[in-house]
Amino acid sequence: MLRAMKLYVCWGTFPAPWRPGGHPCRNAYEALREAGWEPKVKKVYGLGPLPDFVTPTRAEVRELTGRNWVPVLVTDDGDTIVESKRIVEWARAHPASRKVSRPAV
Ligand SMILES: N[C@@H](CCC(=O)N[C@@H](CS)C(=O)NCC(=O)O)C(=O)O
Repeated sequence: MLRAMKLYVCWGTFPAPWRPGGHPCRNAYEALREAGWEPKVKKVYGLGPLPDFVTPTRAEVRELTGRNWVPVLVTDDGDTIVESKRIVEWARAHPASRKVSRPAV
């Protein structure tokens, strides 16, 4: 089954130059784009330390990972990857162009 890649982010993929290492959600998103992917971006809003009942928009993230943190990638193969650095590594190791697409019949 063909699935769409999904990237869960906080409030967006904007730059955060004040943050050492940059904005993790943006880093993950940019790495995927550079690798040729067009992930569906899902903003979960809220804030990690808030109690779960205040952040219902993060319920999917909690179900997938057991925690509130983003970014979280669900690949088109259905694998879940947490931590922006691991998402960046995954993107570099899996360029979209290398994905073999079946010819139309
Ligand atoms: N070490 C994590 C840090 C991720 C991180 O700081 N994420 C921010 C959003 S960009 C976050 O979730 N902050 C708390 C929150 O919004 O829940 C990573 O690199 O993925």
